[in-house]
Amino acid sequence: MEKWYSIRMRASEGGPHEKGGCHISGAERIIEEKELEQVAANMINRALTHSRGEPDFISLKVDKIEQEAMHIISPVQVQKIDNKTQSETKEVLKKLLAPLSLKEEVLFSLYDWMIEDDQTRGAIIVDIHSGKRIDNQGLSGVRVSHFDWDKSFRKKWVRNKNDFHNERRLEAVALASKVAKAGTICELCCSDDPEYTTGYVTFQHTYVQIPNMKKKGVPRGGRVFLVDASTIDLDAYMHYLEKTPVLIGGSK
Ligand code: WAQ
Ligand code: MG
Repeated sequence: MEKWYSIRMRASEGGPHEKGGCHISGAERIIEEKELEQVAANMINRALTHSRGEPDFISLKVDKIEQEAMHIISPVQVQKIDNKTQSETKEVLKKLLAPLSLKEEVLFSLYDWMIEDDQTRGAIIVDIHSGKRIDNQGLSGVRVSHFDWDKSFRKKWVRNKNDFHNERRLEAVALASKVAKAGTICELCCSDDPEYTTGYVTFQHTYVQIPNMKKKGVPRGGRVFLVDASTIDLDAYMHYLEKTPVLIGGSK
């Protein structure tokens, strides 16, 4: 029987995040014991070579996961839409998300917030009806944690998807799958990496890549999870996102 570990890295400049340091890089994996050393080294390398700057704080955490605690879920479907310039992004989002009961002014203000956010370390949770933030997590936001692909499932999954051989994208699909499974109606995401301008939205169990989510060269970005505040159990929802170990695909 395999022994699973959660491994998490976060790096910042100007001290730790909680002491006001500026976020540089973060990563999450669930791996077997024999991979721990290699993955730890890769994560430290990733922190030290990030385009957002040079960290002076790196935290690496490793926790063993009890086999019975592991949840296995399916990945979301993936799609890509055309979006030629950033000036059209809002309208593209509006059309795409028309099936949801989301007011235009709420969508647009969340979009404006997301592409300019340079403070929140995780995601914000917003009620889809009122457009108000409901998580009370301040600048730390909600960090989705304890998720990864099952390695052999991932190998098969990427086989017929030419566009999905990049680590960042695969990590985003895994995170989005856990977020969708938690009961999120819609996730909006824009990277905070200055060179990475493709973002995504996930709704109705589909991850839709959106080129030109923001302008190139901007070191800001964020994530928004839209939920129905009248039906969701917020504590259970956040607990699942932060703590429940989830593998995408595969079997126990
Ligand atoms: N949990 C919650 N929020 C997070 C997490 C997390 N584990 N990691 C990052 N965030 C928030 C945080 O506010 C960041 O500023 C923001 O999301 C963006 O994070 O298919 O790279 O890691 O090509 O920069 C999308 C890929 C990549 C699209 C997204 O996000 C595609 C990306 P980043
Ligand atoms: Mg980033």
